[in-house]
Amino acid sequence: MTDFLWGGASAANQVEGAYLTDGRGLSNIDLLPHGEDRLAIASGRMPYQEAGPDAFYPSHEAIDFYNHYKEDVALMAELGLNAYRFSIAWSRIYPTGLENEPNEAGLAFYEQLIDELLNYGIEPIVTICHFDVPKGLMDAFGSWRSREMIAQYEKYAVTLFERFKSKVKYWISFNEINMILHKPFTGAGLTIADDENRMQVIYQAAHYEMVASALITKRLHAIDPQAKLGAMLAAGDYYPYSANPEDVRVAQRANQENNFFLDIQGRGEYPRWTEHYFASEGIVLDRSEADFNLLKEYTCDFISFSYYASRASKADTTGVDTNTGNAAGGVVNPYLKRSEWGWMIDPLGLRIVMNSIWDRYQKPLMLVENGLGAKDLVTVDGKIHDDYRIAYLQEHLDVIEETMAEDGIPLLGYTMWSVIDLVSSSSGQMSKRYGFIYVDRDDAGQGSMRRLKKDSFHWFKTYLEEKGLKAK
Ligand code: BGP
Repeated sequence: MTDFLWGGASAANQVEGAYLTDGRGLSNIDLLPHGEDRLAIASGRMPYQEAGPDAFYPSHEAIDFYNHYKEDVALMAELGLNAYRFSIAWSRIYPTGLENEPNEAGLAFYEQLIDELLNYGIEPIVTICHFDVPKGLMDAFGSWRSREMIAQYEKYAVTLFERFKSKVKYWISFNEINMILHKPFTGAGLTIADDENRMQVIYQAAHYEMVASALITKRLHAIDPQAKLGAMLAAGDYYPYSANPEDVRVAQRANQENNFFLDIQGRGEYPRWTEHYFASEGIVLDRSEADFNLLKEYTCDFISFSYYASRASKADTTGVDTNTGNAAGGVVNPYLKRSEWGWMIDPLGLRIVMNSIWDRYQKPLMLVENGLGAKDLVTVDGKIHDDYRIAYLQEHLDVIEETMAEDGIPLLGYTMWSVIDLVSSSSGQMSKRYGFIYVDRDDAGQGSMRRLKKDSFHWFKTYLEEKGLKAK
């Protein structure tokens, strides 16, 4: 059990800040402002603007991890973690994406971070692309609309593999690859005009991403045979709202759409339903024989996933609350509690989804995001009593234990979202806090950036000690 990876997670664009430091170029998320346009741009329905002085872009400074990483890694070590999942900012390595040579300052930053982690016995789990596309590639190719992106991504990933081989064992190709269905700009840097066939653009981009993922799996295995490449899905089963077959069918359909990505990345084949669906929607994809061979031969080594909650589907949504707060859609499940942001809370759903994924793919699993976004209050003596977060995590950890022990499902690790407070992906808020570690910064970008340990920090440290799971 001590080989189990106990960690925290984050993403470059949500923690690093320093968005133009040491040669870094602009990326898609740098163009997402805080405020009312954020969702429209994120969903690819509104063109992004050049980052201007009138709007506030929370990722530009984020929590300044770029300059605080030593302090933050020391806190992770104090917490007792033996793993940290983070992402690399593509535009730190290739500022526009198009350069022939990588930016040494960017590589050096991640090398220092990785070495710092390894010194503490903390295993780095690296997401190659977490909602991250250099703006240069969006301008040149319309991002993942173009097959050209496969070669650009391969160049970037191989640069990382060559530099960090033997130091990084676990790589994840695309964070929540299925986010492209819901927020194609966030997920893949896509903006889609109203008169375009939206799903054509999305499925084409998804195809190129999955081919790119298979290709880098091949490259990784050749460069570092010990290393593993994981797919990553925003997971959570769609439950039928009722036993009415109409509801069961829409839930089944939603699950099929969600499983589309793992079917290809985990089993190497397009699911059959896509044939009729693509034809009926006028979707014609550029897919070659070579693509199909690559997808078949280089399926992922493990399946990583985020789990916040299950979803529910209903055929007739008249009069039903559809405001789930989450990009995955569906309707409000009346049996579940909800977070302050309206997200469902369903610990048992974690056992259900782990079984669903395992039954379908039989690949080792890794839970790389799970946590509660909530408002935290700092007391006058600098304490944060986040018992709601402790309750959420405890319930989910209990379910994981049961699922592993009673269902025999192999789970490689658990990295809680997020080890430290960071900018919310969907809302751009700091006040939607997830961390064990509090960061003094508010929604308007004010604050000292001081780090404070929440009650959940002390609780999780004790949890790991009691379980004998402390970093080796
Ligand atoms: C996932 C993303 C993360 C993270 C998390 C919480 O979709 O992979 O980047 O942000 O959700 O979501 P939010 O920040 O919107 O509350």
